[in-house]
Amino acid sequence: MEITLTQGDITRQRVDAIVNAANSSLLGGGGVDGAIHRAGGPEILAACRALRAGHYGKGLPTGQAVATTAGRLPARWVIHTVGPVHPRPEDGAPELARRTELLASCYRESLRIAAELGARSVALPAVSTGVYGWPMESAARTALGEVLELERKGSLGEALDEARFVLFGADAYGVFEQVLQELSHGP
Ligand code: AR6
Repeated sequence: MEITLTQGDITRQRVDAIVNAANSSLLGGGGVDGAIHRAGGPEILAACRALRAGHYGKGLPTGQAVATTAGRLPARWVIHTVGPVHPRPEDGAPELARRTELLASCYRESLRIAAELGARSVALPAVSTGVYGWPMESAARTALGEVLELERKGSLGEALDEARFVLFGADAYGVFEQVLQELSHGP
């Protein structure tokens, strides 16, 4: 599997699955979530409502992921995941560690589901770095660290060819590029 980075709008990516930085209600919001529902049309929201009426009556827990149709998007599936809100300094180090693990879990679960569905290419946003306030560099370390680790352990089998991080803006792209370089080849 290749880990690639691109700058742009995730709704324009021609991939098998697009990951959405959703919230636990699964009923839409701003940021990537709003863009995905706008571009994908009402079919995605209808599928999310069906999930809420069924297995996810209490909402999708943080760190987990679930797939729906991609509606009109140029992809087959949207995989909704719920990132953690970045903790406040006064929440302390153990809470930061707990939420960092939840952020890693978003990527692990999203890619596990993508592989299970038979997706070969997946586009991923920088989960939690918008409304949920996670600093970009820390988010990049967790996101890229987790995906590199999954690849190294062979956890995703042969299923996926490409995990494409889609960064919104040059700053986010630059941070991911530097962290990827560092994690794959050393500083
Ligand atoms: N394509 C790629 N990345 C994008 C796009 C796009 N079209 N639009 C924004 N980003 P956010 P969160 C970037 O706030 O922090 C929603 O209301 C953005 O610049 O979308 O996980 C949900 O419903 C940022 O770097 O997600 C939840 O309530 C990153 O995507 C809440 O926000 C994530 O920002 C989730 O917050």
